[in-house]
Amino acid sequence: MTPSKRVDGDALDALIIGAGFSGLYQLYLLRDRLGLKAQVLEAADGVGGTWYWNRYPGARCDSESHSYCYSFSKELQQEWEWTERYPEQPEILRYLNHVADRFDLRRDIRLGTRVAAARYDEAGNLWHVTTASGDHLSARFLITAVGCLSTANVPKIPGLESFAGSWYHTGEWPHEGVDFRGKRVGQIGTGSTGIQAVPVIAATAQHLTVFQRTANYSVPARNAPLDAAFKRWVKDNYDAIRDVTRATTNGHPFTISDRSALEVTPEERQALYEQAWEKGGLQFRATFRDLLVDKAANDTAVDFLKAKIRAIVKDPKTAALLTAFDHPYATKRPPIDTDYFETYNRDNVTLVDVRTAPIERITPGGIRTRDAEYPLDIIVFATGFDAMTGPLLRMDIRGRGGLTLQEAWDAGPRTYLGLQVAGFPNLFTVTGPGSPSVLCNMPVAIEQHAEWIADCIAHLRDRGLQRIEAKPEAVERWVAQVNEAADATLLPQAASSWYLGANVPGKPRVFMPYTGGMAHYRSICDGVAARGYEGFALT
Ligand code: N01
Repeated sequence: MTPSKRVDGDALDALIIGAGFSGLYQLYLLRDRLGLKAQVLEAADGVGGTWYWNRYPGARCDSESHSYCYSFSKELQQEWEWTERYPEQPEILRYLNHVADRFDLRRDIRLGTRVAAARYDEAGNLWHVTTASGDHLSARFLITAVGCLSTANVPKIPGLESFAGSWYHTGEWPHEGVDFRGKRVGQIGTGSTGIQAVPVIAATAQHLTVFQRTANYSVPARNAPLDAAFKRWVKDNYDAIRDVTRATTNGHPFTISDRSALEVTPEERQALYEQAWEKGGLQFRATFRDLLVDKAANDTAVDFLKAKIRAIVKDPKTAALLTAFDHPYATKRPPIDTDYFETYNRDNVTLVDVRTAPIERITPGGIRTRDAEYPLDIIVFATGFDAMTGPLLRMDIRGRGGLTLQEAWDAGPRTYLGLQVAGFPNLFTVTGPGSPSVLCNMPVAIEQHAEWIADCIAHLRDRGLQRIEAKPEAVERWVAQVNEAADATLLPQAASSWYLGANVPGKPRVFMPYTGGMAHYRSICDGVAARGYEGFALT
């Protein structure tokens, strides 16, 4: 073992892992609001997290720009100008770089520094962190701000190493981009990422072959440049917009209808779906209140979407494959798109069903399924992530008595509020499993967690306390609540969903995010804090 170098002689108050939306704000709160000595360690060579890595063609946020940003600074809100309804990756990355500069965060961010291990030293009540290059740092509090979708999942398909062309995972896209001109491209995966990438790749590739395992729903995003009147309206109404995002289930700037899909006439229902389709975006699933809890209600959305796709896609066989859904609408994260289904009408695009004829291997010349071989120059893996637990478990995190996080989560993640793990004192997990996180517009979930953590640390400091740790019985109760909340919805019915860990072979099947809604979750967390951090041991 290489002896580790101690970089800072003195322990810090807090170490934060990750410089994306979460880590930047957490640093600001701890350093600038609480006056703590805090530092961020970031594996990438720049800030931005998800938006640093995900540079694939068509990468854009599915949340609307005026809600996909921080709310903590009114000045920042007024200064920053979004250009499109849904911000594109480079624009979000510019925004996060602006935030890092505007709040002078960079001086406490160490880039190019991947955390390899973290060990809790009980006697000293310190976290000792080792980086991949062997540096060593210590801190009282360790806060993971590593994102939920930051560990690329490249399926282990035999023969990949023999492929003579180039291959890329969307979440680790080359900064210089990829030139698809004159190339035969194969894309595996039709999740939110794949659905964004297909139309853009098809626009320049010689031929694009899309390998679909599970048919996916999508609704038009209706992206467009923002006009001056809308930008003005947003700036004049930010307080009201934030009130809505904090009061709704998903943290988006729209409310979910209180109508049932089953209590209106078929004509009214059709008209309401048509309106929602024309409006576009994630708001489609808010057309009726019961789409995610009542299968019969959900079926009405499925029928509507199937009819729309069949009307767009000219080849009936392709349309049939694209509508062969195996799960209720929005029980996997619903994508939104720009001309996704329309792209299958192009002569240079082919859809291949790898559900009935699975991929058998990658050959030097392309992809071989059970039925055929597809010659390719480039393979794009839009195959998602080892979600939520992946980014945490790839670090060797050890708590009290050397207990590894891997051991503690052997049967799936177990947290209290998604914020702490029993046996891991003073470790906080921003948007950890068991919190609404990925079911919510992320900046809303992130701000709530970062603020709760900062308030908690201030509470400890003000009372001369050194340590906070989730009690095992509180974890037990919370895990039961997370399961109950999931079972009250249709979400667990999507058998191959990454919410369940089902996309990664061997991963425990546990429904990871909390489905009880962001607003309700916020009130639970506030209540816990108000009752003196109920369920936590403070010493
Ligand atoms: O990943 P996914 P994603 N053989 O896991 C297929 C967020 N996001 O990167 O469904 C063949 O959803 C897999 O098939 P199946 C958002 O939260 C946000 O698209 O498992 N196919 C599926 O089609 C989203 O949900 C935004 O049968 C294989 C696809 O690959 C999350 O990121 C934009 C396969 C993976 O879909 C993840 O989305 C994009 C195999 N061996 C994403 N392995 C914005 O808001 C996997 N697949 C900007």
